[in-house]
Parts: sequence; C-alpha cells; structure tokens
Amino acid sequence: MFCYQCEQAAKGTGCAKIGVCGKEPQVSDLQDLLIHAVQGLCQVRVAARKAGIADIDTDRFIRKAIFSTLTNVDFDATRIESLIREAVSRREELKGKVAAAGGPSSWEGPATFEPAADSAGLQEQAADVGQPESADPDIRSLKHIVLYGIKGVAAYADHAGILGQEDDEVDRYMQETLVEMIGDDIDLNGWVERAMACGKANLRAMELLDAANTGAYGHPEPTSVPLGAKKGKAILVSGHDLRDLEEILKQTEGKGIYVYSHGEMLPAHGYPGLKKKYPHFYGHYGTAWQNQQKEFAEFPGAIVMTTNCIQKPTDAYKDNIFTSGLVAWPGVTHCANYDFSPAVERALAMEGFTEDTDKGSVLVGFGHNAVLGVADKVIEGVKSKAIRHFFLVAGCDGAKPGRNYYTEFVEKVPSDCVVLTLACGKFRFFDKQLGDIGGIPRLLDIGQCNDAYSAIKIAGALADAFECGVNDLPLSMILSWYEQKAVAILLTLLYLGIKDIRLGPSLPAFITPNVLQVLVDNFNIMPISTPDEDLRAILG
Ligand code: SF4
Ligand code: SF3
Repeated sequence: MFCYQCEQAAKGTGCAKIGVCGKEPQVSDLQDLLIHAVQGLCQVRVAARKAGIADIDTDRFIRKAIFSTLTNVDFDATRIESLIREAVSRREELKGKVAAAGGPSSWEGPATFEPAADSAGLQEQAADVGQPESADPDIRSLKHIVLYGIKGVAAYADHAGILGQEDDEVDRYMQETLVEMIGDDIDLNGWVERAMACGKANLRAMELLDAANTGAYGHPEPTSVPLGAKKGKAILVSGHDLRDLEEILKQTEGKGIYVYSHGEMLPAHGYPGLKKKYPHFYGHYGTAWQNQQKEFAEFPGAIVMTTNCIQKPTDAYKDNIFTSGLVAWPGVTHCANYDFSPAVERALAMEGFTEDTDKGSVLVGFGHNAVLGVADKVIEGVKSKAIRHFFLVAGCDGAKPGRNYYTEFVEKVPSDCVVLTLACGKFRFFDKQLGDIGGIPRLLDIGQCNDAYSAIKIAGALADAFECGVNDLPLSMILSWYEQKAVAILLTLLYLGIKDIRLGPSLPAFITPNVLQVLVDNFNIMPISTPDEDLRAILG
C-alpha cells in the first residue's frame, strides 16, 4: 500500500504499512484497484456519452464507487471487492451498447482490466496497480490533487443525487478527467487547468447539494440546540446524510426514542423540515470524528454512522454502532436501503439516558438564506465600523495537536470581528460564548462542510453589496483540511480566484515544492503560523 491522500499521512509523507486512519493495506490496495476499474468504466462511459447514450444509473454508480475510497468511509474489503466487480460488469455491458451505437469496439488500458476470479487473485492485482503515475513528480502531484478533488466532488454529487439533484456536467467532468489521468501526455499547465475545472465542477456539485437539502428540508433557520440529554432511549446519528437522518426520525417516531446529532450532523437541527417536523430530534452529543472512540463508549444508545468519518469501533460500543450508505467497517451491522430497524431495536434494548441533563446550548442555522436575510444589518455594521472584519474559520477537524491553533485563533479574534464557521473543525470552538455585535452573533455556524456553498454565496453577496471583489472584502479565510472533500472545496475557492487563504494544520503530502510555488504565485496561499502572528498580519 501507499496512501497519502489525507492530512494524517504517516510522517507527513504517506502510509505504507497500515493507515494511520486504521485502513488495512489490503483495503488500501483494493481502493486503488477500484479507482483503476472505475477509470476503465469511465473510458466506456465517456465514449457512450459521445455516442449519445445516457446512463444515469452508471453515473450514480461511479460517484458511489469513488466516494467509497474517500478517507474514513469504507474499511470493508468485501464491499470494495464487490464494487470492483460491479464496475467491470457494468463496463462490459456498456461496451456492447457503445459498439451498437457506432462507437468504438476495441479498447485499451483499464477498460480491458479483467478481475481475478477469487479474492486472493484480486488482492495480487490490487498490490500491483498503485496510484495514477507520471514520469514528472510535479505532474504526478497535480494528478493526485485532481484525483483527490474528484473524490470530494463525487461525495458532494452523491449527496445531492440522493435528494434528486444531478447535473451531467459534473459527472462528465469527473469521468473525462479520470480517463485523462490514465496517460502521461498532459503537461503541467494542462493539469493546473484540470485542477481549476475540478473546483468549478465542485462548485456546481455543492450548488446542487444546497438546492437538494433546502428543497427537501427548507432553508436552515437560527436554532438553539441543547448539548445535554433528555431522559429516555437514544439514537445518535453522525455523518452528513440528511435523508438518512430523516428516515431514522421517521422510524423512531412514537417509540420513546430521542434522536441526537453527532459531528457534522449538528447543523441538521437548523432545517425546519427536520427539527420542527420531528420533535424527538432533541439535541447534540459529542464533538468531532476523532473523539468518537471515547464519546461513543459513553453514549447509552445506538449509534448510526452515515458517510464519513468512522473510526475503529472499540469493544465498549461495537455492538451499538451501525453503518449506512457507503460507510462500512468489517463486522459492523450495515443498515441497507434505509432500513434502520437494527439500530432502532438496539436503542430500545439499551438503557438510554436515565435523567435529563443541561449542558447549555449552541446556535446553528446560519446558511446563506438566514445570513442574507439580515444582510442590511451586516452591511450597516461594516459601514458604521461596528464590525471590523470577518473570519471564515472552517474545515475539517483531526487528531493533531497543531489544531489547537484554530481554538486559540477564535479565542483571540478581537470583539469587533465576526467568525463564520462550517464543517467539523468548528468543534474546536463551537460552544464558545462570543456574544453579538448589534444583534448579529459573533459566531455564525453556516453548517456542514457540505454547506461551503453557503459561505461562497454569502461572500459573493457581500462583495456585490460593497461593489468590490471577494478579495477586497474585510474577510479572511483560515482553513483546516483533513480529507478529500476539503481538497475539492479548496480547489473551488481557487477557481473563484480567492487569494490569501491560510491553510493548516500542515500542507498536503501530495503537493511538491514546485506545485506549491504555483499556488503561492497565483493565489498567495500560505500555511498558518501562530494565531497572534496571523491576526497581526491580517488586522495590522
Ligand atoms: Fe494514511 Fe490518510 Fe491514507 Fe488513511 S487515508 S491510509 S491515514 S493517508
Ligand atoms: Fe469533517 Fe470528516 Fe472533513 Fe465534513 S466529517 S468535514 S473531516
């Protein structure tokens, strides 16, 4: 195995024996083989599109297969193996249709990959395939930036597709670019262009997802979410998938079970179609993904992981945890096809919370609709100098001690500045009481990483109001990354021409010094330093 797709890459260079995330070498190799098999399927799917053949079912499969290789999603070799076999059988079926429509009938490269008949043989093939390569290390670096960006796009496109929002442009970009990755004939500038195109495709995917979530559940509204517990049976829902959450809410109605959010599910409380419709969607429990082994062991009910980021379940709760969608861990019961009865039964069998507890509350629900609804106040605040500066402190959380930077940064932001936040990095400071400026809370939770589109819309609307560009706004972006969705969002920000982004806690292992220089020259992207130094540099 060799994997360096996330911020936890061993020694800052890559995991070669076992993943720091817990990914076994066999699973890592199979994931590389799955990307190879998907590239073969994409070769045929691209030809099919040229021949005028629509195949939304295959497009959906491709998104799911790519999403399964994202960090902390699928640790189950059996499931990855079946995705590889499905990619090949879909590919062969589609080949026939392409030939019948006058397209090519002979194929090369991954489109000719024949999977071994048994798991051991497949594992041998997997050990050989590796990641997309190039003779030039900088091109290899860019290929990997684009590949990881595509993994993020696939995740967002999959979420949007689940709620009925899809766009062939997004699928076309992912599929064509995965095919281009097979050869080594595109130069450095060509890959820089594709990285920007990835940012563009991701912007569209996030726009679709925003339409999907708000279309299904309404626009998020400022909502207070209790951090304590309610006496009674309990289910904890983690991850990003709102449809999974809604199904769990439906399947627990009238059963005396309270449903709690965990991690990236916190902003779900802001959606009227979830919180107001299901009063037993009670509160929030715990913090970000990397603390789950401790927090889940103490939760007295069932736990459902939707999407990333699952960690190896400990004995203390391995019988209480369930997966859904693309998430999987060997030996953990998977709730397929929106049937959450195993988790509901487990919750009913467990003790639940034995008393009410009050641990305060946090405010969520500041999506673009809510923030732009008070745009006049915000603009007035800036004009009257009551608000000096906005900081978007956003991105992933993770286990590294260097991530304390984000807590300290928010603590040190002067009282005449507003902090906007999104994604799971917020758990470093989400419960801080920062007060308000003229009725505008100083800490505005925009939502999940999936809601980065909201931040872009807010920034765009402010720029319009002040008749300037986003780079000219009193706004600075202090981002943290961990996995590949963050790569896709970063590419979107670069595609939009946003400069001076500060990125931490460390720079990606897959970026070479030359590629970093291109980013610095064009976008003045920089690593975080210390909260004091960065605040001084920004505010003067
Ligand atoms: Fe290592 Fe991250 Fe890859 Fe897991 S996903 S194997 S932690 S680089
Ligand atoms: Fe977090 Fe995994 Fe990235 Fe959704 S949940 S932002 S790390």
